[in-house]
Amino acid sequence: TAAAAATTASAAQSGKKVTLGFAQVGAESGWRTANTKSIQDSAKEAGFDLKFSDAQQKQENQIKAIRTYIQQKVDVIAFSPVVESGWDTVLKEAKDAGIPVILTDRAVDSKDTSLYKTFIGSDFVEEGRSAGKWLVDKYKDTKDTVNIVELQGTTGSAPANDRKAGFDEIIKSNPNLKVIASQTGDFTRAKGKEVMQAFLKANKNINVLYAHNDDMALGAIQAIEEAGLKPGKDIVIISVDGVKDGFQAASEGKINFIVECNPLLGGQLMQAVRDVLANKEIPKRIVTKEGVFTSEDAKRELPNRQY
Ligand code: GZL
Repeated sequence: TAAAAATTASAAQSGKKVTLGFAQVGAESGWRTANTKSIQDSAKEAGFDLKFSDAQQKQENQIKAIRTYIQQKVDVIAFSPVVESGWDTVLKEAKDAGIPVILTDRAVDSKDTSLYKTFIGSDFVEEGRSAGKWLVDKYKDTKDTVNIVELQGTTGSAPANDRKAGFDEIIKSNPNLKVIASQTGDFTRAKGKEVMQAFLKANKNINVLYAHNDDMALGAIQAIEEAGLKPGKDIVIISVDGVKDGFQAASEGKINFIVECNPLLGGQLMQAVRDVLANKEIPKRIVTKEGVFTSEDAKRELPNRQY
């Protein structure tokens, strides 16, 4: 676009490439791997100099990385906040240093929205509602109690808070749908398997698993099979993300419903960087587009999945 050319031209004039400092959450899931690749590929395509850090899912590491970018006087800082709270101090430091900040993927709960230019990411509450709606529809004629266990994402993270909120909001319309256990699996396969093993030990009759991401669902599937049960049949499984391994399990009928969460935010982020540097007005909220898929849909869609 003209703005893109103008920004890159002005950077070229000053002989300086646009420098973007990105503080990533970690490498905890297939979704995160795809998200990182999208950011790195898009930065290269945009001709930006990308400084990238992996916080191993620790907030103090993300804060350290942001402080380093401030010292390095990068043009723009972007990050995916591992949890919602505790960002105001470091975001004020970036603002005082005159460095614009863009949020991607996850939100912060800062009251002062002048601390960031925009938030590019999914509507996690809507993702939770989609999961709930499919379940309410599936059990609309059931008179029996339906026992649900829930593998939550990282404690305190926007996706964990909001996917739970959206799901709970919808399933309360049917009192037979009962969440009998809900615990964090920290978005990883290992933890998802461990917590599902504990759920299976403590609860004799589990009908449904709602997992906040595919990686935890895939770990739980291992635990369910090791317990001699059939995932997708003895225990109905709903998951969120839609990474290739999730689609593979869904196409085999081991996951019954997948709510997509699009990790490919790199292009939108680079455009927002250009617009911010060109002092263009940009929306405070940019919502990413995504769909929902049954096992049948997954079988058809699997060949088209990019990540
Ligand atoms: C959602 C993202 C979540 C994914 C998980 O946008 O923050 O973090 O759902 C990832 O797979 O770990």
